[in-house]
Amino acid sequence: MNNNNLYSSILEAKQQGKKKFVVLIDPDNVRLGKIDKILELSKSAHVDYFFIGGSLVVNDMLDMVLENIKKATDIPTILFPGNSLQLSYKADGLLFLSLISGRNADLLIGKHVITAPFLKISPLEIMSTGYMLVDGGISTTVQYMSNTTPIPANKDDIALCTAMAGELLGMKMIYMDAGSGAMNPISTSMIDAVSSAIDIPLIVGGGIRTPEKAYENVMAGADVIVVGDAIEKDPQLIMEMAAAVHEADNTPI
Ligand code: 1GP
Repeated sequence: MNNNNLYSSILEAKQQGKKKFVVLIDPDNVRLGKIDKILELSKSAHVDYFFIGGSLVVNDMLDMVLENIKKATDIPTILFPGNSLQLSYKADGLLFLSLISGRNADLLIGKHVITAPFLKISPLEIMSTGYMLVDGGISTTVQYMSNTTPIPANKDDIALCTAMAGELLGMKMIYMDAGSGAMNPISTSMIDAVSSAIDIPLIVGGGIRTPEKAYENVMAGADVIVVGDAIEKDPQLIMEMAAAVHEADNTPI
């Protein structure tokens, strides 16, 4: 039986104007020396969640990474799977992603049909999430792997209508992503347009490299900020990024 503590905490935070900061860990890119540093810093910085996943995950590090996190911290772990093989009961929850910006039926519903029986009996908290890929200025792995066209970066209206459709279809969250390592992160104008149009939590990630950009994004209406690439390169950024996101908690928008 799945509980829904994770989603309740994200929703409650949104209702109270509190912002969440997520560190994305891609098991393919984990260097054993670095993960310990990332975990230690995440604990001191009060990181809210870890997302675990990548487009490939070609090695057998998934379970090991999850075990290491559990040993080192109480920060909840949420799978952010790039494909249906990236499942582990060692995590706390899973983003059940439907790629609503694309027109690839397999990623809209096909893979979900295959994984549903496993997820239904799993102990993971399953959170239905409308995943929207937005053009980040370079071709990203997720774009190539999903064989979909991202939403053009300047088409706020398309993003807004896509997110609305996701909400009306009953999805619990919207994740707007420019893709890992994007050259251009999602604009504040798109974040503002989308967040004003939906009532469910809005997750934003892809190419966020500075605390200033993270802060701007939450002020524009993002509820959850995800950073992976920049932190892999410089784990010390966790402290400033988390502080910037949480600073917005008490700032009137
Ligand atoms: C990617 O949104 C995440 O799916 C995070 O992106 O790795 O560029 O921070 P970065």
